[in-house]
Amino acid sequence: MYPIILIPTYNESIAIVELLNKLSTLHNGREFEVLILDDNSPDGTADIVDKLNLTWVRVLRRPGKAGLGAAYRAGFAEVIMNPRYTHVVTMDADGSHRVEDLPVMLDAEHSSSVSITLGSRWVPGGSVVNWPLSRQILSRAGTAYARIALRIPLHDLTGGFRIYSTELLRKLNLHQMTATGYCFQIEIAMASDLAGASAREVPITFVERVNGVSKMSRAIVIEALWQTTLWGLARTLRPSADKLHYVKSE
Ligand SMILES: Nc1nc2c(ncn2[C@@H]2O[C@H](COP(=O)(O)OP(=O)(O)O)[C@@H](O)[C@H]2O)c(=O)[nH]1
Ligand SMILES: [Mg+2]
Repeated sequence: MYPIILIPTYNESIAIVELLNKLSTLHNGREFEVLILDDNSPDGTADIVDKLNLTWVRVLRRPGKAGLGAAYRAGFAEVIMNPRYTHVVTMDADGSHRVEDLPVMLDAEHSSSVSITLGSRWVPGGSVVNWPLSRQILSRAGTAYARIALRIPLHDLTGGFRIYSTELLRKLNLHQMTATGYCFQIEIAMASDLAGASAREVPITFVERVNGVSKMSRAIVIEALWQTTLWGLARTLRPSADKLHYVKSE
């Protein structure tokens, strides 16, 4: 029994090879598998990964670019019923989430087997390297807004470096989640909170990518703002309906 790491990719042919090289070193001392969630990247990311021929890495090939939220939902559905996996790790392909930070996150203690560990840039010890000021402000403001609107006492709600216990993911109505873009991170953090998950934040160093380009867009920011406002209203006006929506009944 061991974790599986899900890595969403869209045109990450150079970065993913570097990341898998670093994960190979970690794999010498720890057992885990990797599932790449590729949206038919035109640069051939999926084929490049397959050619590496690593026994512990496979690719979920999706038909086309459908957003980060959709890729994660498909990835979770693929792995959570497999009894081999104790935890599901999510990390970006572009090197922004450092393999060095992963062991500390994997070893975080939890009071319950229904748990979420968040890699956080915005707690003491956390940091960002080479990230433009505009992105830092967007990330901090996005987290602050979600924290207040949804009343979730965590400090990095938009980051994608996380570990969910499989037991937590099995409790969630993943098909009820609607966020397509990066605000999926906020939606699943909220659902985890509603499911009563034990949450831990581990400080991470987020390093701006050196290969490839960001897929962040204005549409993604607008979706996040709009969705967070709607979720905030729903939590205030219909708190119990909200739990029924996101968490399976026992
Ligand atoms: N499968 C899939 N992956 C995506 C999509 N959009 C972004 N990604 C991946 O999600 C991760 C984070 O995206 P990135 O562009 O680095 O966002 P940024 O770090 O916020 O600028 C990267 O590994 C991307 O390749 C998408 O629509 N589908
Ligand atoms: Mg990135």
